[in-house]
Amino acid sequence: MPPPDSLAPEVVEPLVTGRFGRPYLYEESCESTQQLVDKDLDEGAAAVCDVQTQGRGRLGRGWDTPPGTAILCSVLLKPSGGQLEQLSLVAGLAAAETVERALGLAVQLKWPNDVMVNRRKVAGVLAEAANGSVVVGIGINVNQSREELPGDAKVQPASLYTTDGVRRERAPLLADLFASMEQSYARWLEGGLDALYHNLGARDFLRGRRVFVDGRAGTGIGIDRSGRMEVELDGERVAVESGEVLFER
Ligand code: BT5
Repeated sequence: MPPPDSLAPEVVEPLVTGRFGRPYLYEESCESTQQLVDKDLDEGAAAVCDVQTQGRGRLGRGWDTPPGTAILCSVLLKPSGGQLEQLSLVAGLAAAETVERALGLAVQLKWPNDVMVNRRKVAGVLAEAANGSVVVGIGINVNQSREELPGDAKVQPASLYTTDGVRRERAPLLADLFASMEQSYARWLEGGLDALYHNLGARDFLRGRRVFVDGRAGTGIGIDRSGRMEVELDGERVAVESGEVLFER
């Protein structure tokens, strides 16, 4: 019998309803699930582990979670076209919807990739493209206690547990994430970001907030139709294509 709250294949595979999460590659420990995904596999192949020894964030940063507390997964996408940089938002939206269903609370997306609850980050997305494939990594903080979350993060971290005091089994959440990603991705393939625009706009964390871009202060206007972050800096409308938009805590 697997231990409770296991992400072993015999626990997760029966919960997988669609194409995403098949095949399901699981290791107890790995450097990063981003490296576990073999690009020759079919679209939807997913790699999951319980602990990463070199978990990766964006821009060379790290992603740290104690063993067995979080969802750490990477999914292989093979889009035939489209603006690949939008996939981080597509996956972020899917993760936000999964977290929203679990918590029953409003969840927001901080452009380009942070899933936010009560102004704290509960999940992050890292999309890496190579040769037409995109490996989308998602980390969701599930059962960490406050002390188990990073103390030095620029965006204050949270877990589902620190948000509502409920410890959760991760397998059903992971299966929900696969289904949610499959659905968002299918809509994006068909209709581009426009097809998800309403859902994105409704969760746009930076809209109307005081923000900082490259040391300049301004106001977040919103995610635009191509997935850039529009901000107003000193009366000037600027579309940020990549990188970071900081906000006032
Ligand atoms: C992200 O980067 O938010 C992307 C995180 C992606 C993680 C997944 S896990 C599965 C897959 N395999 C990987 O190796 N990665 C992906 P970024 O926006 O750069 O945020 C990183 C920053 O968040 C760090 O510099 C820390 O300050 C902070 N951080 C680290 N661990 C965190 C955590 N568990 N929760 C919240 N913040 C964290």
